[in-house]
Amino acid sequence: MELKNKIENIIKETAANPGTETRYREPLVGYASARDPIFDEMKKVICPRNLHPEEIFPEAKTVVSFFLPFEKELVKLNWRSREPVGEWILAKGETDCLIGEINEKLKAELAKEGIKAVAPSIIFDYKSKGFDVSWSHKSAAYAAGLGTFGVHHMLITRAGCAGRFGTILISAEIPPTLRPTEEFCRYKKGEKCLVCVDRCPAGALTIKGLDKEKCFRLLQENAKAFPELNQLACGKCATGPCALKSR
Ligand code: B12
Ligand code: SF4
Ligand code: SF4
Repeated sequence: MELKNKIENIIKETAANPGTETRYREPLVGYASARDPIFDEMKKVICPRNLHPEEIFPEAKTVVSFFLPFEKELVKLNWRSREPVGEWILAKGETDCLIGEINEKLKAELAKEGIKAVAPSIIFDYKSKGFDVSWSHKSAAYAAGLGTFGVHHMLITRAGCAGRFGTILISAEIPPTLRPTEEFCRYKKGEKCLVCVDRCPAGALTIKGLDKEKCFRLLQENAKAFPELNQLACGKCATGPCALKSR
């Protein structure tokens, strides 16, 4: 089987039978060359701490990015309520575990063909590093042609923005995915929207961008409201017209 198909089958089959309460629509997968100059540019755009794929895994040839889109029902549930929604908060934690599982399966299956795979480890450590991260999944997904950034700072894919991204670096070449040439955010395209700005309960979003501190504070409050879930989530901005599709 062609390598690309093998990777995509593993991701899609795992998301179709996830063993979680959260359910997913069909995942999207995109590819970028580890040598693409966009990864040098990211150091400047994101922060100097952001690592180049080859700094994480010197043999990296391809950056594989995947998106696990949440099912429509979960998005509707979070859209309907102004209060934090337990199912969404649960989905955050469950999906991160599922991404870890997918990475392990990919590593094991690719190893059978002599291909090495490394998943960038991401530690969001606000106390010592603020919002700086060593690897940005959404920026990698942008590089791998999966979407464009919305007013809400999230990446909008063809399956929308409601879901989560994973990345794995592999030692084999896969042709890169072409990046979209159009904007997926309605407002950035010149249409009326800003639903994400109106929806944000923290007043963290404006047309100028995201106040990360304000958003983070609300996520911390939500974590206190659902201590058993122990997750930072809200996602009201990810339930508007770009939640499930790009147009
Ligand atoms: C730190 C972090 C946070 C912080 C800060 C958010 C932030 N935007 O930086 C806080 C705690 C506030 C937060 C909140 C949320 N987060 Co968060 N968070 C992260 C984390 C760990 C890193 C974020 C990151 O990439 N920062 C890098 C900087 C650059 O991002 P930025 O400033 O927003 O980027 C802007 C520009 O710099 C530029 N840009 C960025 N990259 C590039 C690249 C190029 C080439 C260019 C030209 C420009 C460009 O465009 C961006 C948009 O304007 C990632 C997981 C990971 N390791 O990737 C998840 C992640 C971004 N979070 C995610 C989610 C879903 C959320 C929440 C909805 C919470 C929830 N789960 O309910 C909210 C949404 C807030 C919002 N509107 O963005 C998802 C986003 C999914 C998506 N569709 O994009 C991610 C990717 C996790 C995942 N595994 O999928 N998060
Ligand atoms: S809700 Fe509208 S303005 Fe906000 S990111 Fe989505 S399409 Fe853009
Ligand atoms: S996650 Fe919630 S608080 Fe943060 S920007 Fe989105 S709507 Fe606002």
